Amino acid sequence: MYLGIDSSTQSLSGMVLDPASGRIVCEASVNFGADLPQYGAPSGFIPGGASGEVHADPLMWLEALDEMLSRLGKQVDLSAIKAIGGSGQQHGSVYLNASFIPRLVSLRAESDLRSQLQDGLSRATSPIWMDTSTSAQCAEMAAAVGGNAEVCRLTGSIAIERFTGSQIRKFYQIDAASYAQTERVHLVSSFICSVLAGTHAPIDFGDGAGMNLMNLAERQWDHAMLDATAPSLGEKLPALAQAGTAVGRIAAYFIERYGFSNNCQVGVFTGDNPASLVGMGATAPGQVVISLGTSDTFFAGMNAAHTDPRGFGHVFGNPASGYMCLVCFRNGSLAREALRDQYQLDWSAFESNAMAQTPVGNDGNVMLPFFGPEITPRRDFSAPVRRGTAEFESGENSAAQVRALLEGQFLNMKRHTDWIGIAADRILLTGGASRNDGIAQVAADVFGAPVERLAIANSAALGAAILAAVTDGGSMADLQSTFCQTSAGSLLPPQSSADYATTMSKFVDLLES
Ligand code: ADP
Ligand code: XUL
Repeated sequence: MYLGIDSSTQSLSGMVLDPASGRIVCEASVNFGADLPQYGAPSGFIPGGASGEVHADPLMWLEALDEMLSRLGKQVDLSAIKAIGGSGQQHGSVYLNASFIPRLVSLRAESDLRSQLQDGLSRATSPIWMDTSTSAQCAEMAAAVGGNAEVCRLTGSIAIERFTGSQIRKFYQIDAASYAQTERVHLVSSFICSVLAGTHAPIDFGDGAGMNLMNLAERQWDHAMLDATAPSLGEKLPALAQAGTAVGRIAAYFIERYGFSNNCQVGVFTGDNPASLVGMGATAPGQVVISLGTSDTFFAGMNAAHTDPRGFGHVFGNPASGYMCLVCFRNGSLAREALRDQYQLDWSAFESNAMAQTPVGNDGNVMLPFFGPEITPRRDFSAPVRRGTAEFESGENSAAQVRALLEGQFLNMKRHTDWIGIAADRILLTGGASRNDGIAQVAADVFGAPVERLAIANSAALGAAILAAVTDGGSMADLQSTFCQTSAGSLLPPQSSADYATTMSKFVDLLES
């Protein structure tokens, strides 16, 4: 059996799979807000950060790891786990001092991870992907290497606030003494992996590309970017490696405390989006995944790296081989929820009512569907912008408002993913909102491609478990054909009336006006 661990924004979960029987054996999840309320992080991060700062407590992740393993151990004999793989929310970083490794190698099974490792941190909190506080550092880094086009050519993305490089630079600028005390900077993924393996684990090419520090073509740290970020940074970063290659055997703490076998291997972890690409069975180019979660993301495998000329999209390493692209939209479920609440609707209005009452194209009424600042495109919206009939522009007719919001979200997504050059013949939909047939139908209509959903909801943890099996010699393609099945009856073809050419040009006019 193989264990996949996903340390994500709101929860840390584990999934055990058995390739021989083709079964998911069990799952366990620890929700930071509900299960660990003592950290004061109801959505997994510390609320109220100043000037766009969003941090989380890495000790909360350690406590969640202990708790998740103890829950899993009640459902399955953990000595049967042959390898562990994993994923983490991307971009977030953990800062460790020189005492971390001595503490890690002398962990006692009678005590917990949190209390034994807490003094090994050189920074009490971890900036995460929702942080937008580093615009100045991004500008400085871009200027140092000759501009954002060069940052993008080197690393696959222009300098981005949530990416780890600018966050490290900010830490160095505001607290140089603690930066100097930092022996290693890890990502969330490589931090959890290090704890399990009892040694500093590498960062993989998927998550590593979300730092603005890795040279995408060479798959090594880029010296110009390191120099533009902070002094001696090269000495403070882990090695880079392919996800799913072996780091080593599991640390004694986990053998003694949870009953893992001393032969259990730990593989190199990756980011949650690259892991999701594996778990959706979409690592081979030709399929695209749209994840409708807190934010919406669009990702797909690519053969060769080419970057977004508009600077919004990203190119990462693909855990299978080659590259993947990712475009992230901040106004995802939160915008759908805002409109739902504003009109006092429920999800069934999105599912069927609004769909039945309005035609494809919404009689020419279009909306820029942003309730707050957006990152794709990067604009400081505070409310949706409407164009159409006087009735529509004044906000009347909730059915037309719902359709306009959904069409606007997918038109914006289609517009900002055109650089990838993939005409998807099938779209795989995942995330909390993907179960909503109305939302799924609008995605199929706007993209002009059938939409399907997978039987297993937690695609990042599934991808992590598949990577665990790959670490033990399994074939990724065989594992994907066993576990990444679409759920029966989930296919929605585009409606015959769907033609969005005119609506797209109206939308683009409004976006650029
Ligand atoms: P994340 O992984 O980012 O925490 P999820 O993929 O779990 O997020 O998605 C959570 C979101 O799914 C919620 O914020 C909610 O808005 C949305 N959601 C849940 N059920 C439905 C539904 N039936 N229709 C539309 N959206 C839904
Ligand atoms: C991707 C991104 C998020 C995080 C959290 O660039 O910032 O999707 O990975 O899930």
